[in-house]
Amino acid sequence: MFSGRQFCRPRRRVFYIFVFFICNLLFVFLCISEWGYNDLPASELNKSSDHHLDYREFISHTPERPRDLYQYNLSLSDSLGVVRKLPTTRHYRCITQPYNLPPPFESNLSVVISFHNEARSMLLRTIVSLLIRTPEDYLHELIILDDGSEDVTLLDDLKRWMGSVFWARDHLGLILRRNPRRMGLIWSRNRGASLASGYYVLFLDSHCEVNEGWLEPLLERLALNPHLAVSPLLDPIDPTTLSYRKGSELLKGGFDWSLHFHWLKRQLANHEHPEMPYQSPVFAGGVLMMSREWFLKLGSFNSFLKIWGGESIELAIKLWLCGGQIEIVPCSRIGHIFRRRHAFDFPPQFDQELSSAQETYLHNSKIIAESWLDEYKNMFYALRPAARRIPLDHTYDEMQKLRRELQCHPFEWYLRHVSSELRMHFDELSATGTLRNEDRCLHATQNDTHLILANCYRGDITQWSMLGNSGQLANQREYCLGVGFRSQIILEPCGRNESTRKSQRWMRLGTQLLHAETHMCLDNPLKDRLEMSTCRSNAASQSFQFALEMERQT
Ligand code: UD2
Ligand code: MN
Repeated sequence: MFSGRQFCRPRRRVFYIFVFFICNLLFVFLCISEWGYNDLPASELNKSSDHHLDYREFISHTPERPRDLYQYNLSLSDSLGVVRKLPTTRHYRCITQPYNLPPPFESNLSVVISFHNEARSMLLRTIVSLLIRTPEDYLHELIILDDGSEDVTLLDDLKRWMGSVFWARDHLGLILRRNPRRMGLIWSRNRGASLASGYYVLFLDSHCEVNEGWLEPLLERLALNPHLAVSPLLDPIDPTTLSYRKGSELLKGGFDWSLHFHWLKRQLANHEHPEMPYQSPVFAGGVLMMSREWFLKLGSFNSFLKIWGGESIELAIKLWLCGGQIEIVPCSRIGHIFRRRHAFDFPPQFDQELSSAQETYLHNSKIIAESWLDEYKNMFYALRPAARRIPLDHTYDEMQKLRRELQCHPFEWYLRHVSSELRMHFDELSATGTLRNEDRCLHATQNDTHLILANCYRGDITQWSMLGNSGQLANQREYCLGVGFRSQIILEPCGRNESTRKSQRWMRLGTQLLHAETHMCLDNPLKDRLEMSTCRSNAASQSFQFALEMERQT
């Protein structure tokens, strides 16, 4: 008779042979995929020739600049080489699923990259990752616009370098232009699109790395609907370590009533997989792709917007309102360096209460509000009162004409059908904006530790939101006004449960703010110090006006 041990031995041996075999297979597979990677045109990339520039030489021409000019790690970028292997961040099902692609002659692509003061190695990695990871048949042309960068020989050098490496790509159009004077990203992208001749146009920042298989999932979606515009899912690249991470599929793009971009969380519907394309109120930032004809028909990016900011929000609003749709497609991945600060200057400001970057953004937002928000622009002005003081040098006739021609919906439609988040915020508000007592406004200091009465016109003056249901009075960082021990007025994180909410509940009594729990009123008896006191009707020191009070029908 066999003992149990003896009986198991031959089985174990088979098991070891099996494991050995699998390991070998794995090893061979890894070798092949590495070899495949090196076998891409990348193997050509560092070749030099006598009259062309080699990669090292190309980046060595980077002019001396302050270390923080680019707002990312320049020496690391220079040392990474012209292309690197990126982690696979898309879902595994994206790799195995077949894509239904239209033929290249009716769906080829023009890529527009505008840059201002981008490091040579970074720009090159953007371009090369695109060239080697895009099916050749579909890539019609590359349009690169140097928006008045200080490195004046960059474009010429780039042309020489590209000539040496991509000379065999005779189908690829290459358009290189330089604005002698900086015109801004929005003007430059429009110029790029007007030069383009591909069926689709993609706008790309100049510090991106496109990942494997990025184009096919976008093409498949666009082929289904000529009025669709898509964003890939952006994977964040860390500006210090340049490490490439996975972006989340559970975020979509949105904006608030100040017209600032925000990521919004989304819920998966029943049976919805995270890698499926999903609709979004605005693009995932400024990296977007759509039919060139449709883009031009929509009037391109609004050409009145200056330099930087707001153009993709404007395009998103007009797209939705005028018969289009926006989707984010998680199977398509593009890495982008999210810098912590701007890497460039803005034109000098007129309003000393604002920084030049704030003023440019506010200028652009004002145009969006005036062009598209209809009566809801009052929400924007309530939250951004400084926008009223910004002069605009044009009228909105053009935009109204476009709205009529394309039979665009009113903004109300966007609230109803596209951005329930924006509508909810509107619906739950009973008042919003600055909170004024005589000529001073209630202001929370930057770290939310102090409440003061400050000049209403300062650029960062606190905007308050009074919520109809809970009676909470919150600032934009979600700190709420409450009353604590000995009737002290405090700022604390807005409470989510009933008991914390109770001490943060306020009611409107004419223009007075009555604290529900203590039955006392907010008061400013000494002109510069807030306190709680017995309510006195008609007391000027207890009269607080919001920039915008909603009139709700009850
Ligand atoms: C976000 C968007 C960007 C654009 C911008 C608002 C992403 C990934 N990026 O920018 O696409 O929508 O918001 O306008 O969502 N540039 C010029 N000329 C200038 C200034 C900038 O060509 O005067 C270039 C710059 O080199 C870069 C691109 O424009 O390639 C976008 O600028 P950014 O990267 O500083 O802005 P970012 O990523 O905050
Ligand atoms: Mn960027």
